[in-house]
Amino acid sequence: MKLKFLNPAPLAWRRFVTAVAVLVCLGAGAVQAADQGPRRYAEGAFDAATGTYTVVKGDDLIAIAERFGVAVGEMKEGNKLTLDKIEVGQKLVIAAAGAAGAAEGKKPNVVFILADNVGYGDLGPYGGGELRGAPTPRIDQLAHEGLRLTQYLVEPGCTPSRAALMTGQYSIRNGLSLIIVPGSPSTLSKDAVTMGELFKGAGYATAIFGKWHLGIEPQSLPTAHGFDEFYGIPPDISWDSATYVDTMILTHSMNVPYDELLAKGPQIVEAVAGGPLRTVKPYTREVRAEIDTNELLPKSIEFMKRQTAAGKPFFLYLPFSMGHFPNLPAKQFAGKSRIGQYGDKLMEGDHHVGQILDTLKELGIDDNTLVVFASDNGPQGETAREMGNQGTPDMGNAGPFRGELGEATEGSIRTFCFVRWPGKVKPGTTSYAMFSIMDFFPTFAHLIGGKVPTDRPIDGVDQTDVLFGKSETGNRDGLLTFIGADMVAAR
Ligand SMILES: [Ca+2]
Repeated sequence: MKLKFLNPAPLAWRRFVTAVAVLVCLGAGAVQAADQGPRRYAEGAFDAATGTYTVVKGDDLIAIAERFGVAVGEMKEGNKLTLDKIEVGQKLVIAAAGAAGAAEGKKPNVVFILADNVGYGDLGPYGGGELRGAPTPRIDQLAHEGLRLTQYLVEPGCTPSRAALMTGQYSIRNGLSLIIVPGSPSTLSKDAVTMGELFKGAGYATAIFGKWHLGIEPQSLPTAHGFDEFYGIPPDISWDSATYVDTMILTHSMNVPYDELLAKGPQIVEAVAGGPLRTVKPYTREVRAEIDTNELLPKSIEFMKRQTAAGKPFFLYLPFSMGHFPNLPAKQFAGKSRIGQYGDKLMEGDHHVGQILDTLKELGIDDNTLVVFASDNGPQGETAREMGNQGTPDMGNAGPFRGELGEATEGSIRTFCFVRWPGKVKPGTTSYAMFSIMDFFPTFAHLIGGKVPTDRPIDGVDQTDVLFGKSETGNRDGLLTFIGADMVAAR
């Protein structure tokens, strides 16, 4: 965000702002935040429609800047931004791109991009990327601009990890510690409180585009749990369901015409809050290959633009397909990597992460948006080895760790995670703090003023201090791992 004057500013003030800007641009040392004197601003002097703040008597511009999350920059000790430098009645344009950013100064947008079965060693900032044969320049950039967690811990499978993320609880508390498959009795309870409900309760617009995997029963849908809109694959199955019809044809398991098979097979679906699940089209291999690039990403960008224009803080949950077999790449990414389709899909996902970051910049909401990019669990094992092309395995890499998803091994439950929030999360930093996927729930609640349920145990802990570089070790001192009903590991 930028502060600029709508009306001609007094010369002294303009010189001062220029000096501050130069100091900031030069990364001047020996500066510190001015905190002398009272920090005041007038509630009500901000006009959200125009994005302007009218200066009133007694204002302190530092306080105004903090109020609206504007980066004024640090100043030399002794310099105070006070009313003697500006005129009462002067209008300040708070946001670079209109009113939206400023209006949401207190409520950051949150974008959570969740990869699937991508391992600790797959991406550039963890020793993969270019060295692995699949360059990830945009994700490398993300690491330069944010925080890289090196002890980020998950549950050992898609459904369990996503249940933990959404509820802030061990998945077993919601009966979801095994991967859901169609027909299994496991499904998210209507009594569960999810991250969708957390954000909705704090006044956010909410959306999920991609894979839910917490159940298809009406009470289990994301749109029954705080999400305004949902578009994606069947909410009780995973990315590989695109191959189900092909398998039925191969095995002659249903002797019906192809069109009928398609109609019986998995379907792309959509829903809005409170409404029914609607069928969009059959979920085929062709749809699988293009869904991230042609559907989930454009829908995500459109959602962010729409909410920004409406001046509404938003929570975007984008659990896209990067990493999960079969890693069928979109056309423009086929053959891009040196390691077959798994690498192609990493590069496709890298591009999508970049597109999300570009959109935030374009909308002028970069400084007011917290972005998390993480995996749900470690890499798929040998069953996916033969599904790649050119003889290369269609599966991730756990880096220095042993194991694959479904196990209680480090390679299964430890993977990558980046957090980026310009001005709040220090760029180019790394934290070794023990950080569970469950911790995002209470951490987000803290950051957005959301309500954590008090009628049930919450296993996540508030890790705001880790994100802001104020704590080396964080608030977590242990973690349990369950597989099904069994507790199989503790750290
Ligand atoms: Ca997974």
